[in-house]
Amino acid sequence: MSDTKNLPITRRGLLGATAGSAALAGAFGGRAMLAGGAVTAAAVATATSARAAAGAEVGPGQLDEYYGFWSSGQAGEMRILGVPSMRELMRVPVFNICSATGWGITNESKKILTEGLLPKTKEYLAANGHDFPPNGDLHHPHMSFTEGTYDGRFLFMNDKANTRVARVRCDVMKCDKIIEIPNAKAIHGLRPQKWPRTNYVFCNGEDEVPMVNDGSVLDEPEKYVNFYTALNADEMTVAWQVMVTGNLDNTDCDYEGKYAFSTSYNSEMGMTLPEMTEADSDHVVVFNIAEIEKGIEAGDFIELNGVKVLDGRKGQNKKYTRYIPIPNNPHGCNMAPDKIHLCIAGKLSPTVSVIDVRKLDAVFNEDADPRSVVVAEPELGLGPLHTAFDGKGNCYTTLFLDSQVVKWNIADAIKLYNGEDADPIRLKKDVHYQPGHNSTVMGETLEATDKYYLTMNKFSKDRFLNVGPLKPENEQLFAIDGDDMTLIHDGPTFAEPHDSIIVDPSKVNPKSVWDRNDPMWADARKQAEADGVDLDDYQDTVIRDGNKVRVYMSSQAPNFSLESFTVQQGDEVTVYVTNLDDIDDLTHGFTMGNHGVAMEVGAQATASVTFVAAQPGVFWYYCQWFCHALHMEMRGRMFVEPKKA
Ligand code: CUK
Ligand code: CUA
Ligand code: CA
Repeated sequence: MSDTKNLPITRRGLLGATAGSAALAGAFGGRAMLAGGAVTAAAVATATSARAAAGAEVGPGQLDEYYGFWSSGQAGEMRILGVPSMRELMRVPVFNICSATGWGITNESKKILTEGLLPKTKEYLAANGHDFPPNGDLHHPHMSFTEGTYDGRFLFMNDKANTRVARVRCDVMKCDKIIEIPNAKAIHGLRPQKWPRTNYVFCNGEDEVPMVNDGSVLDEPEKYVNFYTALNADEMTVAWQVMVTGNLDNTDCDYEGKYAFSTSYNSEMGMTLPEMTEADSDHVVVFNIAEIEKGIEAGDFIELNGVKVLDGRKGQNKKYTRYIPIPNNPHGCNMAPDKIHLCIAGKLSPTVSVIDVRKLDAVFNEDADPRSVVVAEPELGLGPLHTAFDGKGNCYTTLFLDSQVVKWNIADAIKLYNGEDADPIRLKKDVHYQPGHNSTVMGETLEATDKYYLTMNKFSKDRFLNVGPLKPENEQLFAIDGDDMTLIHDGPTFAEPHDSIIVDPSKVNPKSVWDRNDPMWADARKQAEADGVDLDDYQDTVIRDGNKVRVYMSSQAPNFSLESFTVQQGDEVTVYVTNLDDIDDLTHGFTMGNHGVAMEVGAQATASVTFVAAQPGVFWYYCQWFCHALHMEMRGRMFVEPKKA
């Protein structure tokens, strides 16, 4: 309740104190910390019993209530967690290279990683010895929607580092498409359209660049522009782009399919920190989807690198965009499940600006004052970054600087804004430390719940055993209990999950075994047909085609169908492995010794890898997924004959 809103002793006060801290620790729930930073046994016991009391215990062998889909930031992969246990269930490589699954090594994954790159990018990657970017910065994973809720088809995610967007198929939990976005730079905020379904994926370009970035314009920021991108989600192609004023940070869209929104922390178009924080206010750009579609239809666009680009810059007075002034340097952009309220987190301002999206029509059609859409702006604490929803009219906003989460009520915030006597703040909880994103179960859908609250903290500081100068981030899960909430999990995580969604398992239904006709290995199937090899049957065929050699083998635990094959020094060798086992959880692998070659071959899957057999000699290959009591014996030899003089 509101009496908890100003805790008498702050977390920082406690950290700053050296004596007497232990005595005060009890006031901080599960976080009983001694002056030296050690967590007491009592605190551990408290968290454990809190978990039991909250009915959130997941015993050995028990399944979690919910799926969590996690980003991993600089690690470039997507992660799947179980909620509430917070057990990491799977890692799905996307923008990274994965030593276990061979993502970035197999032909199938390399195709996905390269086919969507712009020709120019391929050129400068090649100059640096890469076929595709070896890194990625994945911030925002979001599932496809049908009528305002998840439909379990795809997950979409951004790569800020290399301006890419990827799609993961939820039926197999593998990435199937990656595209680089032309014109824009540094895709950051990303959201799928919620209504009527995800036809578009909205993507923000964070960094401003010259419209034609070919070196003819360099340090002339006044000539820079920024691009908002809508992808065709089914095709994974760019549908259109809108040129805007100011950079773009986070994005979201409404539940009617009418508007999309982006926060801009740099309306100044500044290049340095002082320049970017100079103005008193920045803005939210509102995109009018129907008008944009009409503009395309009417031919009101320029074509830039094959993309239809509309001009939605400030002062154009076209119906594509409107700019709503927001206190300086906003960040999070979250649409509430009441279908009405959009919450813009202030970051440098201690406020969240609440926009009533029903009022946007008047701004577009009658030129109403853009600020007239703001219906509340509660002061919540220092450093508001992101907001999650409980489906009951309440919001949870992370306070980065205060290291707290604040729970507040939208209706009361509106009353307060209208001069009525109301206190929107319901609760403040310390989190450890400096939270960024947060999530509730199904929180960004019409089925938002008040079950669990997750906070993704940027610093762990003293929470765990010291592992050196690079510390893990820390994630905390709370069970929501009316107007209170109880910490039930506190655990480290590797660099650096930004965002996550928590999804009801009724929405997701992955296969246990691959479909033999999966498009993932369509190229391999085509090649096999041309070579007269039946990929669905036992295979032990070696085809020579000039200096290219294609080796087809199947695997059935604990055997490869080929115990050896022979090639010549300098041959380009492609090995196709088909796993004919069709049992749940029977994955084989193929690792070729000393060639940097490894890949996962799931039940009923085909995977292939190409390498040059540059050195003569005997090279062992082996199954790299423990599949059988005789797994160690599942191996074979490649004989490389010396080049004939
Ligand atoms: S951003 Cu990371 S904490 Cu990339 Cu969603 Cu706000
Ligand atoms: Cu097959 Cu291990
Ligand atoms: Ca600014």
